[in-house]
Parts: sequence; C-alpha cells; structure tokens
Amino acid sequence: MKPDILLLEPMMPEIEKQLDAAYNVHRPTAGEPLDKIAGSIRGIATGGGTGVPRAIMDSLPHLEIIAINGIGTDAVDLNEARRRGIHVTTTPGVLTDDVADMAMGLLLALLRGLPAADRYVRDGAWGHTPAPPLGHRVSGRRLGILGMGHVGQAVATRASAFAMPVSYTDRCDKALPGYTFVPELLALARDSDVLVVAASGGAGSRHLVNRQVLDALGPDGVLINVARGSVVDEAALVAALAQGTLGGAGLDVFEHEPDVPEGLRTSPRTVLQPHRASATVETRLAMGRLVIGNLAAHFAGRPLLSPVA
Ligand code: 8YV
Repeated sequence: MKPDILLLEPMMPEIEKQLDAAYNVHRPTAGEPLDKIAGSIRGIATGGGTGVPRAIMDSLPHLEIIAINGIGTDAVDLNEARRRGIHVTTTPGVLTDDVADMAMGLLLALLRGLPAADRYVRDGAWGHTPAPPLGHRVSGRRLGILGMGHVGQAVATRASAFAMPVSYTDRCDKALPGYTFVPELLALARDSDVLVVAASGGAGSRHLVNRQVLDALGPDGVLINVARGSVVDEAALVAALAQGTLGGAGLDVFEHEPDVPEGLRTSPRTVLQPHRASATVETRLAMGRLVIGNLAAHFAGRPLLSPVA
C-alpha cells in the first residue's frame, strides 16, 4: 500500500510524477478537502516559504515526516515536530549558488537600472524620448552581508569578483579570510553601500533590519533581500524608500508574501521578484530529488539524507 502524503506547494511536473508513483499524493491547494483524509496522512512535502501551518500539523495525528523543498525551516513549528517525533528534512547545498546569483542579479538590475532601460527599448522609446537616468557602478562598492552561512559566503565570493570589499555580521566571527567581521548590524550598515540579507528567518531574526539600520545604509545605500521577508521591517522599508532616506531595494522575499505593499510595487527604487531565488530548472530538480530521497529513506526505514538537526 502506498503511503498517503500531502503536497502543500506544487513542485516540478517530473518530480510530482515520481511522487505520484510512490505515494497517494493529496493536494489541498487544488481544492482537495483535508478532513476526510487527515487520519491517513503520514508525510508532507512543502516549500520553505509555505512550510506547514500549525492548524494542518495539528489535524494530522499520524504525521511522520515533513520534507521541505527548501532550506528555510521558519514556517514549520520545529518544537512541535520534535515533541511529536515528526522528522523534518530540508534541501541544503543544492540551492546555494542560485540564491547567491539572484542576490547579484538584483543588485546589478537595481544599480544599473536594467528594468527601466529594458522597458525603454521594449516600448520603442529609444531614439524618441530621453534615455533613462544613468545607473550606478556596482564594482568596488562596499558590501555588507547579514548572515554569513552558505548563501552569504557564496554572495561574498561573487562580490569579490566585482572588487567589492566584503564585511559581514553573524552570531559569531567565522574567521573567514578576506572578509571583515562586524559584530553590530548597525555599524555594518553604516559602513556599507549594499546590505545583502542572507540570514535565516524566524523569531530570532524578525525585523533585524529596522528603520535605524535602513537610515544607516542611507540615501545612496541599497538593500538586497534573498532570505526571508520577516528579517526586514517592511513598513519601515516602504517609508525609507518613499522619503528617499534609502537609495533602493532589490527584493525576492516579502513579509506577507504573496502580498506586496503598493509602496514597494510602485516605487522606482525597487526591483522585485516573486520568491524565485532557487527557481531554476537545475536547482529545482536537485531539490525535488532530495525531497523524494528523504521521503523514500523514511518510508524504507533508512537514514534520512538531510534531516534538520
Ligand atoms: C524556495 C526557500 O523558493 O529554500 C527556501 O527556504 O524559501 C526557497 O528556496 C522554496 O522553498 C520553494 O517553495
């Protein structure tokens, strides 16, 4: 008998096909009612941003494993999972490069004004109306990184190729050659032209990037967020952009996604993405394979490939 699992966020068709072959996959997002099948559900596959709403977790008495298709665990109640003996797995390693690439993409798009210039050409305005304003140089700008884990370090590697001096803050000094540790985020922001948020989400990092930090970055400073919307006080960000006390923001994640405040959507100082930093064919396949591998290991009684510690 195939185990019953819930799929809380769509995955690539070839991955879903493999899941369908091995499990009875239930898709509440496609309108399938949960109440009739809740008692049979033994596993969940979900996204990092979607996680597992507590009400769903509570309604599944026989849940054994939550396989996250991502690295963020902030949308899963890990304490409750531990208490109930529910395994949680993520997809570490395989998405690091893509997320770092997205950080650099947002930075280049924002500082060089790529979206506006693309629109200018696309609209047939070139040769007819004045060109969009000049952009700003990326190379050599001082980069501050909040959260020097795998993604933060991959951003630093890329930034070094742009001759950007790199400083970072984290819970502790990671003694990384070539990069300067700054214990205080506020001091890091004050001495940076670009602040990249690469820290995990959750209660411990909520609103770390507040009005003070944004003011410290200043009118020529830019914020890039490829981590979690919750790390940034979004209302303060909207205000800082509107008042011009912050130069710009490149955002892949939002505090209440998919809701994005109008102040961010209409600002000429923003470049926005719909939480897509890991969204490449190559990476989503690798992530999907890890989800499948973790579920398969669990239901075969083998050690999990990438359990959350
Ligand atoms: C994914 C993420 O977009 O890794 C994470 O935690 O949020 C992203 O990589 C997501 O998990 C897929 O829904």
